Amino acid sequence: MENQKILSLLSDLTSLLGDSRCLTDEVSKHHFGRDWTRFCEPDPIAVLFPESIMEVQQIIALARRFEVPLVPSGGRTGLSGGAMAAKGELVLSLERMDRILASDTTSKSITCQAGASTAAVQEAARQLGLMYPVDFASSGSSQIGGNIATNAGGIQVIRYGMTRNWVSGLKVVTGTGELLDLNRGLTKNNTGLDLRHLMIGSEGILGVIVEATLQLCSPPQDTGVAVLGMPSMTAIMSLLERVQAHSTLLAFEFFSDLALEKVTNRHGVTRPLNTACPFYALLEYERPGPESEAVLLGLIEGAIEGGEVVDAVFSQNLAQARALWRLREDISETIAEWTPYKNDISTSVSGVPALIESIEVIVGQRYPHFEVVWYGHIGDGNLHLNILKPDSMALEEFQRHCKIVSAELFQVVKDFGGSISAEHGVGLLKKEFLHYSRSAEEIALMRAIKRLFDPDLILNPGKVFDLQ
Ligand code: 2HG
Ligand code: ZN
Repeated sequence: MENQKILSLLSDLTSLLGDSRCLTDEVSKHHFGRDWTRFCEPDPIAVLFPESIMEVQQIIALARRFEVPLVPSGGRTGLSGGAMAAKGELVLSLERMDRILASDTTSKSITCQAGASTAAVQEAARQLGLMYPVDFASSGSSQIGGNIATNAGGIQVIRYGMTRNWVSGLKVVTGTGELLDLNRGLTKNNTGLDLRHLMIGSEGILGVIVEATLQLCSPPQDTGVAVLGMPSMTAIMSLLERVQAHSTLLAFEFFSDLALEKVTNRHGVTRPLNTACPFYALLEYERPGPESEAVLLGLIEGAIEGGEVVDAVFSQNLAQARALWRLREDISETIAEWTPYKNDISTSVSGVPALIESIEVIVGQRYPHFEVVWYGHIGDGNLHLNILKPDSMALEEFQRHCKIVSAELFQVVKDFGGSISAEHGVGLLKKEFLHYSRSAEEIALMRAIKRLFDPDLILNPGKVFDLQ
């Protein structure tokens, strides 16, 4: 865009928001112009901080008039580049719209602005004696609007499902500046197409989420955490079925020995078990009474005797439970220094062992010299496969190599009817591979829907799919 036009746009934005809410300094643009991905450099025109729905609408009106794209921005903890502003966009940060607006203990719901952090909503629910059950390591920084825009998953999906399950109302400003008030917190509402669900997971390409009503539930009475040393990933899956027959699981995660090694080295903590194992399973389970735990302990003891489990440690108190969780939750941040090539794939839970077998062949052949770190929410069929960049290799060369392997990997995922992005979304990083998970007809419909909600194509252009 030519300079004169940019100056005139910035002058209108500053009149609307004031200097302090329209930032153009390099530090702010760099900070707010990117998410946790590190594959390209941010380059926005300015970072905007609206404080009301009306201001969001006014910003959208200006963006349309000046034909400048907008990148809606939450806590920027995403891993697919969905919140990257690298092409002269305006970053529309929801950070100043972070209030909890209302709570309703009869309907078990909370209404908040989109910029409220996930942790703030969890805490507000706790104050009511209730629980907002979507949870993940980045809950302190991630925001509800971003969680909804990416249909965030996390560590308790096996028990509570994804963000989608908990959104009963949404206010969204579309690309034409119209405010949609979707579903209004209703439990039952069968009046045609549910546009709320179109917005959930839309990665900011259809509208800017400004408010949400979230359902809450009762927290489990008591829970325990265990880490089990496992001989293989397939052993983890057969254990899952047996454990689920006796216990209600809140989480069933796994990580490889290399993941554990990276975390224990970084944080100077000791390993949870004396014997190093190829993989570890982390279970969080409801503990309604001592008898239920005794059944689980008996089952694990039997599995140790049978060689299906190598060793196990059970938390004795909350501090130990937290320490065990950190072994899993700290992985992503710990390995970030190796600029990993991230894969976030899924299949049906029953399909996991066969999928893993096929992927291990590809990984063994194609990445023999790279460090490969496995972890994820194996209990719901979601595997995070991270390939670490060798220090000696240039980033471009590493990415070129991994992209070639991705095509092969995603073909296998497709053959299993799985997904190339189970929870991180498509954003910029996965868009060239979208066709491995969605048909040409589906993508054509998505493009048409995009044009309906955002005819001037100003909302997060270039994310999820290209328009031609
Ligand atoms: C997790 O499960 C997050 O820890 C991040 O989804 C996954 O870093 C990753 O690949
Ligand atoms: Zn995850």
